[in-house]
Amino acid sequence: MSTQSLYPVNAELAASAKINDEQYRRMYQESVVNPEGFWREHGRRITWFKDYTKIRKVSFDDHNLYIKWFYDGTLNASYNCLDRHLETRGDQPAIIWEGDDDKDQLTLSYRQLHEKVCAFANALKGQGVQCGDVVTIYMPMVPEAAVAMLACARIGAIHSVIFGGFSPDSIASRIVDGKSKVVITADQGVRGGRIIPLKGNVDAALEHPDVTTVERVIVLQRTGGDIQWQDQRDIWWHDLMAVSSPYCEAVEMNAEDPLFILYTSGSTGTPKGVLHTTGGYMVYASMTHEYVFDYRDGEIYWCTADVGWITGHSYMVYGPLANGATLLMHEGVPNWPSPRRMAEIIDRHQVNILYTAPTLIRALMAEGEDHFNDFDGSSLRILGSVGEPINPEAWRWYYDVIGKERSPIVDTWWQTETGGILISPLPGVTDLKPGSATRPFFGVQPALVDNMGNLIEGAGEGNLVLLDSWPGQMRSVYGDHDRFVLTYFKTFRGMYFTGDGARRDEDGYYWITGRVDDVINVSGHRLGTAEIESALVAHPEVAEAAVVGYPHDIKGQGIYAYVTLTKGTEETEALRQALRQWVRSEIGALATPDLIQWAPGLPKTRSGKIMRRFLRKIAANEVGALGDASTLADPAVIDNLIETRLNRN
Ligand code: 6R9
Repeated sequence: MSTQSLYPVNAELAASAKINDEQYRRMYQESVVNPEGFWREHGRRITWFKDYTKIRKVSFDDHNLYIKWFYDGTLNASYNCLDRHLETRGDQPAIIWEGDDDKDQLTLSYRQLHEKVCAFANALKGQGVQCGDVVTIYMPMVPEAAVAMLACARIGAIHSVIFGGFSPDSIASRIVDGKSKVVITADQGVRGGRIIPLKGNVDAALEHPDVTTVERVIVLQRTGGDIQWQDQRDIWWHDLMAVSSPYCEAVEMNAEDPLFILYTSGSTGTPKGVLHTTGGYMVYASMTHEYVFDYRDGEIYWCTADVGWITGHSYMVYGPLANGATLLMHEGVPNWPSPRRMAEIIDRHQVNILYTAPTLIRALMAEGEDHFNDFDGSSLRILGSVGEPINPEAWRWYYDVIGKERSPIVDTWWQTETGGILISPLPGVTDLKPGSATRPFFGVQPALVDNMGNLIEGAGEGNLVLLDSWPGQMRSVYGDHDRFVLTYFKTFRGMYFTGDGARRDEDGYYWITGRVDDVINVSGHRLGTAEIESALVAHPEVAEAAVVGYPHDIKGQGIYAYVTLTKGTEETEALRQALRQWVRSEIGALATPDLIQWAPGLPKTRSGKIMRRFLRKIAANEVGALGDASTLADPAVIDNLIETRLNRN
């Protein structure tokens, strides 16, 4: 394997790319010097019912914070994704779907998708859903998930999509927070040959005493498997659709009206409902999709993210559909039933652009290159990566084996909160360095600050902040604006704090080093250590718990839990398994601890604060240089934890 560290931009691609080097420099300069003028022009890339005259109104002052874009314009997101394409590309495929079982194939043209969305929007109205209502969506990866989202957008309802891997408790807390009256789900999901009891999970969530708002559950029949049914509450998707008219006017929304909420984990408390609005989000999602992936008319674009994550919102639904793209949607997992599956899908559907996550690349890499011997891959033009830092070995493997040394990799750094990609190479512009997300997109002003908030100039390392707004930025935490201000704008006054650390090299390239807060990133999924800890201590036999991330070959980070049991409880393997199962059922499979170490005591300061620094080092098996332990109330605790540590590779 080569150790090349610079991959110059492909000259042939640069010649035909949507943005070349000269344009990038000029446009980037303009976007930060004259953001009003820049966005006045680029906001018009989408269709407005009433054109905007106001471009932006922004203050990052934590005492007087506001973020507004295009705020006197009106539009509809579903109109932008569907109606405006009907004349020119009504018969073009909008979604090509492949089921978990590759015998299941389906294509929906823009016209067909439009009809389904209109019919379902009418169905929602018939169920009493009104503009501004929150609708919860808990669906498998089927076209109907996109239909449900777009139908909400069409009538001005706010969707709240919950990833299908979350447990009934997690569903319940999100429903309570959003006060949803309607939940949309499927009887069962199918992933990697396994059945996921989606309706069963919703049933269990609705039994939670705090859930009092839900009047209707709309159920898509995916498998026809056995489910419980409540006549007063549950209704089949197909029964609603059978009597729904396929004509439905798209409601005129203000640019700053909410489009969706999406819950994400932070360093404290329960997951936050990240609120995105309509105008700026649509402009930003569509513009980044077009330029970062150099998307060209007629190309097949495959994003492997689940609709339950922000990538599934911005780069599976809103961005690509606003651009009239043909997207491939796969129901299952790209390395099931064999590691060849991803290659088969690419060749079968002649995929041109692939957007996936480092954890999948590492999983395929671990299976060996032989699986790719008969992979043609000649349709591929652009590769993308998202979710966590991609290690250079995985980057090169992706570039060599999947991209056949032809396709640039766009390593895209962004967050649920940012709505779209903020730092990324552009295919026709940026020389690539494996492991670096490289340079900012138009209008994005990243900076590094030390822990005191002082700006770091030139090459250096620090906390990654953003100095000014971009149109796709989140506007609030749903129902808790103070928490929005506190989480993102108080750490460093006047700046948006990302929670990530980064290094900037002498060429001005950014290298994201990972979270600097108590958030861990497991297979590209964000989890707050506090959430897992509170799940653990809710178990009757747990007295105290501390959770940290540790390096994991495939997942990027694994979950390492230190658990102190209540007095007299025996430390058994059976209890360890029971605790893993417990966390799984409290939060979801993705939060299951990989390693649980019994900890008779946790390292604390004299004021009782857990010293996570030590716990991270022990979990990473870096016990040689633990640093100063003099502030600990009881230094002996550390020796015990080192002795019984579990990750010794
Ligand atoms: C889009 C998404 C956000 C966090 C983010 C960072 C990490 C995402 C990355 C990356 C390095 C990349 N992250 N992309 N780190 N390089 N290309 O993943 O959103 O689920 O909210 O996670 O993921 O730590 O802060 P989200």
